[in-house]
Amino acid sequence: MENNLKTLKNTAEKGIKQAKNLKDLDGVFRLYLGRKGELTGILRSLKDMPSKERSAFGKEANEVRQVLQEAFDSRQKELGWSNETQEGSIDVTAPGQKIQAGHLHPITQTRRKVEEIFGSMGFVVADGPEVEDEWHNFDALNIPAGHPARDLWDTFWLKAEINKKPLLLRTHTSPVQIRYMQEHKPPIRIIAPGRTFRYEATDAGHEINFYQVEGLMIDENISVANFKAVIQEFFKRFFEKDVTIRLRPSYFPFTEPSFEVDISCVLCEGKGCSSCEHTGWFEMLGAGMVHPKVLKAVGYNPKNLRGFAFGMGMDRLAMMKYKIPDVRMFFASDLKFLKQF
Ligand code: FA5
Repeated sequence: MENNLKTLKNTAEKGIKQAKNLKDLDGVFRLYLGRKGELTGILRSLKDMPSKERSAFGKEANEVRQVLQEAFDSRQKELGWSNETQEGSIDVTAPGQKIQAGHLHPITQTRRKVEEIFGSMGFVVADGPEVEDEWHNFDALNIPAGHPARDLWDTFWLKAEINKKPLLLRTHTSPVQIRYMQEHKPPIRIIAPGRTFRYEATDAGHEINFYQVEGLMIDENISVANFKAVIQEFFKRFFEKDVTIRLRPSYFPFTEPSFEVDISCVLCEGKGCSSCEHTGWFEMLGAGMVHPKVLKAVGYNPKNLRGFAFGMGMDRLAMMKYKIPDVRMFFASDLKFLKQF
């Protein structure tokens, strides 16, 4: 009997060693240790043995079983076995693995909200290139070369040219007004959200790469009152509460009259903080009635048409909405910051 056990152990060990893959190994396992395996049969028959022999033989048989099981386990590992490689061996009771899903950047969320609100007021979304030519960014907007207003928009000029005219990274979304009017007849009611660039020093309210949303409404009888009503309604719906705004006289070559629109600073509730330069007011947009020279530049008759235009800082909208004290935080790629939205 003991000799049988030794022979069984040797043959089984040899079989385990010689198994070339997991399938072979499984065959060897079934032969000796499986439910109908040889050693399993021997262990099962222990109960029929006289008790005198049973304890010594049983001990030995169990030792053989343990040795074979260990040899089997280690060969299994050598052959590359793992839970994952076992077809159909998914543990359905194991807790699921959370899929890491990203989410929209706060500026994108802001843009979508802006589009939704203006869309509901009948404004269509228009688009234009981020790399602009000088004519659309300046000349058509009544800012010819040498005009001092060009200094207001410190510009990234590119080495590339188109038709011998220099190209630049657009300093505002206003060129989209021109492009849209060139291709469409009035009445016009558009917004144009997009990325803009300025070569300027950064601070809590200024970035070199920021986002604006342009607005343009052209028809026969448009007045500043229409602009005020639209912008007030927009702020109310964007901030989900009444927001105090003020219009300050300003100057833009492409609008007359021109003004800047501030809202009461949401961050300090109008008391004054570093974000609003301690004034209690936060500048959100430039606006005005479209200058007749602009209407002429796109081939419209300024005698019959009037309209308002505005350019609003989208990063600044997001700052006020989410109470962010510094515009530079949006693009600092700090996940701890971004995951909050
Ligand atoms: C303009 O860019 C004009 N094109 C706006 C306009 C359009 C006036 C149509 C009249 C008619 P301004 O440079 O003021 O204007 O910028 C408009 C808004 O963009 C500002 O009120 C501010 O909210 C935002 N903005 C301007 N510069 C920066 C900057 N560096 N970083 C972040 N936001 C800025």
